[in-house]
Amino acid sequence: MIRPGCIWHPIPLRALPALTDIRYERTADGIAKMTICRPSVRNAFRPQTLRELEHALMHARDTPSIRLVILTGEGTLAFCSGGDQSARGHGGYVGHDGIPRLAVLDLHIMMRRLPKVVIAMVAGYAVGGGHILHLVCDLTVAAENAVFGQTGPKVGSFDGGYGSSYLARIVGQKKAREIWFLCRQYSAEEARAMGLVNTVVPLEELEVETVKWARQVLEKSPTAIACIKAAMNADGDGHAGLSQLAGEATRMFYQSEEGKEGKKAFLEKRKPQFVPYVQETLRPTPPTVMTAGVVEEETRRRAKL
Ligand code: 2NE
Repeated sequence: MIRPGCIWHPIPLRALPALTDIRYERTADGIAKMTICRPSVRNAFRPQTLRELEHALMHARDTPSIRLVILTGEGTLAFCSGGDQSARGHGGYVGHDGIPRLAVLDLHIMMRRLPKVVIAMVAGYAVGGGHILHLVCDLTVAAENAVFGQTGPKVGSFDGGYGSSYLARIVGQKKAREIWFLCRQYSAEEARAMGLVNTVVPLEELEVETVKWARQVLEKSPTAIACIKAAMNADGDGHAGLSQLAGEATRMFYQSEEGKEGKKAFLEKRKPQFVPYVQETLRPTPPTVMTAGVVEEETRRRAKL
């Protein structure tokens, strides 16, 4: 049994009449929890699951009082076992609209772009596309019974996106190749040693510990957290990542008097007055002043060349 970490209240999603595949809840202090509820298939996701997760993520993004998201799976046997193989069609996973898609790849991007921390709370299997879901989360708290690994090449699939290059950034190229080429399963402790998991706790304590981590994040500056997440992602997300980071800068600039003057002047059909806002910009630190000893040593070194 997993001990409850706090009191959860259901969140209705206006865009969807009823949730069938996930549960979406929150605490009074700003933690949202998204639970994949398909335990009979080890919480495998189908297009409907991803649609519901996308709506929940959009809601979390647009609700200022939600400050952090926990992603998890129902029960103790699995976090998520990846794409539901029974929903796999000719060129992807097929939902109600009959169109084959790999919508989980879009979900990864949404999770990366969410300017709030996402914590994976993992009990049991996090394999295949379920492993990549936890990988894309900002932090992972794992129960002692958690099992990690890629299964794609066993079932004729792979994730060449975050599941490959980002995995390799975390565990290194050799290990990432081992994970994909051999499709082995790794214990929670092995995953922690590889840097895939932040902490491992007894199963009963999984939610209590995850909420503890979440509340430590909640104590911090939300803007600093949003910017540092965007900055860390910018490294791997190219222009899209820089755009996310720049978006945070623009959001803050819009809130300044200088930013507001531009808009106001345009609407009042006058020239903007930016002079009062000229201020010192960031400057590089001046080069270190060489001490006499350093200069002598450097002179001798150059003389030997
Ligand atoms: C997860 C794992 C290791 C669990 O094993 P075990 O022994 O605990 O359970 P069992 O009996 O295998 O599974 C219980 C039930 O869940 C279904 C099984 O078919 C079984 O059904 P029944 O026999 O009771 O009717 N089930 C489990 N995982 C499922 C899945 N992914 N889709 C549909 N049904 C599933 C073991 O079950 C396992 O290895 N599962 C398969 C993991 C897997 O290969 N996932 C897909 C990888 S590809 C992917 O996710 C992907 C991608 O690579 C790229 C883009 C998008 C997705």
